[in-house]
Amino acid sequence: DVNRELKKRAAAKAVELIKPGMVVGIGHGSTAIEAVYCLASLFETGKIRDIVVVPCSNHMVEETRKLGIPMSTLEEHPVVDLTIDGADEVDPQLNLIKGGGGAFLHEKILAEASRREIIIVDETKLSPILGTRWAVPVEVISFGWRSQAEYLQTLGATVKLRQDSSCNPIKTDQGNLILDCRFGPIADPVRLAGQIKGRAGIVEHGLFLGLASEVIVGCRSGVCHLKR
Ligand code: DER
Repeated sequence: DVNRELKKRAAAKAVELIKPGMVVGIGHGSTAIEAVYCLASLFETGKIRDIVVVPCSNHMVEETRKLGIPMSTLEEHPVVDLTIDGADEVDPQLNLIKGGGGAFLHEKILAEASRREIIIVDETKLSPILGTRWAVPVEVISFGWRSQAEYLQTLGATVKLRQDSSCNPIKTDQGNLILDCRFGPIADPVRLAGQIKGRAGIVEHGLFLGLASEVIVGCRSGVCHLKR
């Protein structure tokens, strides 16, 4: 479909930034996986070698293992040269909402451990103000999660516990719960991020502020490379 084509376009451009000897972080989601497919074919044809990939989620570890790309972990490589990841919403300052795939705690840890954080998106993710399009996911421990939901509502959100198709709560790789918080357009994301993180029991949120070094956008007209 058109969207997949735009994701592949952005992914191929991002993979061009990978140089031999690099430790490459890989985020989670349907766009990040396109970068893994692209990397795998370059690896097979010998166009790229001497790299090792650090996936951020159990799911992406499995996908990367299937494709036979050398893998490692943050424990072995606490500093990563370049990470490629997706996003759900991107504003003009390259601030992001991430977490549609539920792996944003690990993704943010990986992003903060990376020298360069390359975000790849199709053009549908661009937004004038964060929150216009997506709810902000918040990871909470299960103890007292309803108290967190009440608190997040006082911050102005409509809060929904993320469930699977049979209405069981989704558990993250860490075994925590996710509350999707729809704030609408967020005038001051930095202030909101501080309010969310200031609460015991709230582990992390999907506002990635000042973390993306660059955003590569697959558009119908081609590819745009946005830099901070
Ligand atoms: O969960 C995540 O943070 C993903 O990166 C998500 O934000 C983007 O997923 P997509 O590439 O499948 O749209």
